[in-house]
Amino acid sequence: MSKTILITGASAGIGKAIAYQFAKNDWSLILVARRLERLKEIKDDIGKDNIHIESIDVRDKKEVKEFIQNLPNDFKDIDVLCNNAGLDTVGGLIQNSNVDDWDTVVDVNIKGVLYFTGYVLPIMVKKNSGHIVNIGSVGGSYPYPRGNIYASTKAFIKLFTKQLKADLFGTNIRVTNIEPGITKTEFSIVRNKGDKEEGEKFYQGIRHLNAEDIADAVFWAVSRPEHVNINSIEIMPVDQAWGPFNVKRN
Ligand code: NDP
Ligand code: 8X3
Repeated sequence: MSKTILITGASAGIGKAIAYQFAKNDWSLILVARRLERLKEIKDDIGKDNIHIESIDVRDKKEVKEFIQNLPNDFKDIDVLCNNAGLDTVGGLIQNSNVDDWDTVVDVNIKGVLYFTGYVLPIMVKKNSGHIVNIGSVGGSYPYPRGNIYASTKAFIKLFTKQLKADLFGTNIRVTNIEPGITKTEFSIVRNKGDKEEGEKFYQGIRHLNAEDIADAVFWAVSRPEHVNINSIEIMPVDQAWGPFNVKRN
């Protein structure tokens, strides 16, 4: 019987690439995101029966709980949970931003991950196996201007992943945090409040990562032998690095 992966935020970008990568390797897929039409297109394009899709807002605890607890029999036995759904709607300097956007970013990037983890973990604990793969960010390790709330949520995810490992010690459940740098997806369009032209400018003139590069890393981490836990993978394009400290001089 094929193994099953649940991917949040599977309607676009990295989550969509992870779906194709695992489908190619004959896994059963549970794909969730808000845009059901997009998920239908992906399911039709992959063209296999072992794909279950559902429109879920990861911020809705009740919706997440009921979804996990009422999965069809063929999809109940989740082997891998990939907490991928995430966004940045702040996009600018914190002093110019809107506190409502802070809520959105915290609710999706932190609470969404907690809800899925919380309701999927009992399934994994019961069978004493499973793998939780979180999609963090290089922003979780290094501060950069305009990273503010978004990067801080990814710092939470970085530590939360390790905290999971600390508590799950003694079980066979594995945990991994994948930490990408600039990857061409719809992320920058969302960060620019839906302005496609502005969003795409961010990726121009650099050899950015592609969603498939991150999907490869996820699949690699998951397909290591069972005694191997990949704690984290940090991936940047060659064309991205750190800058000097900003120093204000009089
Ligand atoms: P995209 O914008 O292309 O995809 C984001 C996905 O998250 C979409 O499928 C979207 O689906 C889903 N999503 C957003 N909000 C919700 C919600 N409330 N409920 C359910 N699903 C939601 O961006 P990426 O593919 O780049 O982002 C994927 C992950 O990668 C994120 O966690 C991001 O932080 C991380 N990342 C991205 C980097 C990059 O440079 N692109 C770098 C480092 C990390 P829908 O709108 O249909 O709900
Ligand atoms: C986003 C990382 O480098 O594009 O998670 O700001 S970066």
